[in-house]
Amino acid sequence: MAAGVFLFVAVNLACLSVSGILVSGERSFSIDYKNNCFLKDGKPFQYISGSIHYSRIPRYYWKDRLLKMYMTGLNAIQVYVPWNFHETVQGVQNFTGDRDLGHFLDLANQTGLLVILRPGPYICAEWEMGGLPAWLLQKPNIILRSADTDYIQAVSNWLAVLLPKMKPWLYINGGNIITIQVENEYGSYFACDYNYMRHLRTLFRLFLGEDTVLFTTDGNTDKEMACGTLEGLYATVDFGTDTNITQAFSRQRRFEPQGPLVNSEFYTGWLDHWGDQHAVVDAQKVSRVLEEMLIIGANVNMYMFEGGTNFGYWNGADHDTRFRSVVTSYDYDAPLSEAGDPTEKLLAIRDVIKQFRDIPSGPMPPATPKFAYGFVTLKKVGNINGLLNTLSPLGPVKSQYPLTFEEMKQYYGYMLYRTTLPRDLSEPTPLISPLNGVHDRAYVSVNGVFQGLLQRDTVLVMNVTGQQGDTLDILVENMGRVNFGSKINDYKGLLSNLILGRDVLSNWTIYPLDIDGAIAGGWPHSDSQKSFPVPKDQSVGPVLYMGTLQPNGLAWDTFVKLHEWTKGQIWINGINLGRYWPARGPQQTLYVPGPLLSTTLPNNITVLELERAPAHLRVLFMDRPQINVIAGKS
Ligand code: 6GJ
Repeated sequence: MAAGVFLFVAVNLACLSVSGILVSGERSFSIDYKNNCFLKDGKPFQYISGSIHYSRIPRYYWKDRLLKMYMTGLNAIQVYVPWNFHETVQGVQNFTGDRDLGHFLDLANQTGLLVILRPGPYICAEWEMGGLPAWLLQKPNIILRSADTDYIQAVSNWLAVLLPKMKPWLYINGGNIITIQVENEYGSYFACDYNYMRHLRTLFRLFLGEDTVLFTTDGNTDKEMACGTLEGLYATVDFGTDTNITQAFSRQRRFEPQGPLVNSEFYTGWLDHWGDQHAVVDAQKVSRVLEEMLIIGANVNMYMFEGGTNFGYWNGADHDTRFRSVVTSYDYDAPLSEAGDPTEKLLAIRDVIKQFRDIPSGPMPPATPKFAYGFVTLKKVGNINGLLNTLSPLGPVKSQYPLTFEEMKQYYGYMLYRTTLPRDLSEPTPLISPLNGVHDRAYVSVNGVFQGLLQRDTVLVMNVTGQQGDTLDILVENMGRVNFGSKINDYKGLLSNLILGRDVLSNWTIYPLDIDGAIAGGWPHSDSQKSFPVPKDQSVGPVLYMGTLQPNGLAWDTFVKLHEWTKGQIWINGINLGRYWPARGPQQTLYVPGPLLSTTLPNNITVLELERAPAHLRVLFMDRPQINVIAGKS
C-alpha cells in the first residue's frame, strides 16, 4: 500500500480504537473531530446505510422492506422527505396513510434502524420538481432555491411544520434520527446563494436545537463543494463505483480536515429515462468499492437500497441537451428490487458487511409472492374530448391566449385546450410551437379525430387539416417537472402561443381535467350507464378504456404489461399506477402491489391511451417485471 494511502488509512482508522466517555444513560450522537468519527452514546460509530423512499412504496410494504435492509446488516437508512408529497395544496399538509412519515420512522426504529433524514426542502431524487411543490410557480419568475422572498416564505412555513414534527424522533430525544441534511447538493445549482443556506441553517437550528448533527452533501468537486457547504453544517460528498475513493475523500478533507469520512450517496445503480437502455451497475464493483470505503472507516449510504415506484405523476425529469422524463419504475438496479425482492447484489453487499459488523442471525425474508393473473380485455369508454362533463366537472376557463397548468391551478396530469380552426385548411397546414412552448406533449384532434402530436424539444411542428369553425382540441400532458439543474422552474402546459399556418391561435376554452378524481370516485365502472356511446371507430388519440380483473382469492404482487399499446396512464381500483410507454421503453411492465387488489371484488382497471391502442385491447398480468426492453426489441 503506497505511503500516502497508508497514512490516509491510518489516520482514519484511528477512530475505531478510541473509546469515548459515556455519561451513563444519556443518549448522544455527535462528531469526534479529534478521532475522525461519529460518536453514538460516546462510542465510535460507523454507519452503513441504505436509501429508501417511503413515498415510492405502499405503506403496507414499509415493514417488509425495512426488515430486509436490517437483515442485510445495515444499521441505518437514509430518507428523503418530498415537500410536494405532503403539501400538494398550499397550506394543507398531509401526514396520513402513505404519507405517514412518523409511522415510517417508528417502523424503522422498531426494526433497529437509525435514520439519516434529508428534508431538503429540495431533494432532487428523480422526483417531480425535486420535491418542490409546483404551486411555488404561481409566482412568475420565482427564483427557486434562493433567498427569493416568496420562496423563503413558503420554505419557512413548511419547515415550521415539518421540523418540529421530527423533533421527537431525534436520537437525543429517544428516537432514531441521528443526522439531518440541509438542502441537497446545493453546490450543483447555479444560484450559489449563501443567504439562502444561512437561512436554512438558522431554521434547522431553531427547530432542532444545537445538538443535532446537520450536514450537507455535494458532488465531489471543489466547485460544487464551494457553493454547497456552509460553516456549522458538516460537509459530505457523494460518488459511485467509478470514482477513486482516495481522491473523493481527499476532496471532502479539503472542506472537513477533521471528522468522519462520509459518502452520502454511493450509487448502487442508476435511473432510467424513457428511451434509455435500462441502467445497471455491476454487483461485484459495488461490493468491492463498498469494502474499500468501510475498511478505511468511512460512513456509507448506498443510493438506492430500495428504489420503489414513481406512482401517479410523481416521476421527475432531466434537462441537459433536451427534456427527458424519468420512467415509472425506480428499480434503480438497487439491492432490493422495485417489488422489494432481495437480489444477488444484496447478498454480495451482505457478505461485505459481515466483515465489519455482526449481521442479524436468521434468514433473509424471501421475495413476496407474485401471481400471473393473465389477460384482461378492455373496452372503450370514450375519447377525452367527449367526456368533459365528467372529467372537468367545474367547467372550462376562457382565455384569449393559452394559460399554463400553474395559472389554471392544476399542477399534474392532463389539460385540454380547445379552440376553432380560423379558416378552411384543405391542405395539410403546419401547427407550430415557435417558442418550444409545449410542455411536454400535446395530442392534437380536429372534431374528435386525432391528427398527431407535438413534443417539447423534439417535435415542434405537425400538420392539421379541417374546415373553418371545426373544433381543435389539444390535450397537453405534464410528463414530470425537471428535478435537477437550472430548469427546475418547469412550467407546464401551452407556455406560448401556437401558430397554425399564418394564424396565431386564440380564444381558447381550457378544461382542467380531474381524471384521478373521477376514477377515485368509482367512474367509469360505477357509472349507471354501464355502457358508453362507442365513439366513432377511433382507436387512435386520447381514449379511455375500462376493464375488470376478476378476483381469484389472491392479492399477490403482479406486473401489468400493455403489449402493443403506445403510451398512457393506468389506474387499478382507483390508484394511479403511473405512466406506461412500451413504444419507447425500457419499461414494459408496471408494478402492481398486491395490497391494491381485492380478493373478493372485481378489480377495476382504467387506461388512458394517448396515441394508439392495439386491436386486441388486452393487458396482461404477469408474475415478473420487464423493465429492460427498448421499443421493438421485446
Ligand atoms: C444525486 O445528485 C441526487 O442528490 N443524484 C443524481 N443526480 C443527477 C446528476 C446528473 C448530472 S442521479 C441519482 C441521484 C439523486 O437524484 C439524488 O437525489
